[in-house]
Amino acid sequence: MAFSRVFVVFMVIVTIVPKFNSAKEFIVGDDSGWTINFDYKAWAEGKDFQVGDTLVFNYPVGVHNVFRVNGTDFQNCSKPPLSEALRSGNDKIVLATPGRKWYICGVAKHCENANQKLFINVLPQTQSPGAAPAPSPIYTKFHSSRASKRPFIFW
Ligand SMILES: *[C@@H]1O[C@H](CO)[C@@H](O)[C@H](O)[C@H]1NC(C)=O
Ligand SMILES: *[C@@H]1O[C@H](CO)[C@@H](O)[C@H](O)[C@H]1NC(C)=O
Ligand SMILES: [Cu+2]
Repeated sequence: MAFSRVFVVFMVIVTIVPKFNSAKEFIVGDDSGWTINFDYKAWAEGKDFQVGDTLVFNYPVGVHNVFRVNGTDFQNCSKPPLSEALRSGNDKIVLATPGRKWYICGVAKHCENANQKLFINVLPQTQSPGAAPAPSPIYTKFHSSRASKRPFIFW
């Protein structure tokens, strides 16, 4: 009896906790990084971008850069002034607001001719398929017991 109760609580937690994951870091293009002739549309598909997550653009310095643009400039590959470019080769962008975000490379014709452009849709932090609207009491207990580094005690 005691065991099955523990098991049920465990399963509930396993089910709930991933929905309150802390912020995730997305390496754009994974091992390919930010480059030409990569399908960033396919890369972004099915990924769950949420407010608080971070995009990381990795590329050799000078070879590419990153501009945040709007939807029109994304379509046209219109580049903002170079002073607005990110160009460290390891650019981290925290997704601070929900909504659609567009990024292009402004070097040469990488955007126009080599598809170096990324579009994502950022969801509000708590929104995920089937997520509860707010942390449940079980989560709160779980969290505080972990924070105080005590073993897992639920009741
Ligand atoms: C997109 O940004 C450009 C400037 O970079 C601006 O001229 C244009 O009006 C913007 N378009 C929209 C739809 O906001
Ligand atoms: C963007 O492309 C559209 C056609 O797709 C064109 O009408 C518009 O003038 C272009 N805007 C810029 C700023 O190049
Ligand atoms: Cu480029």
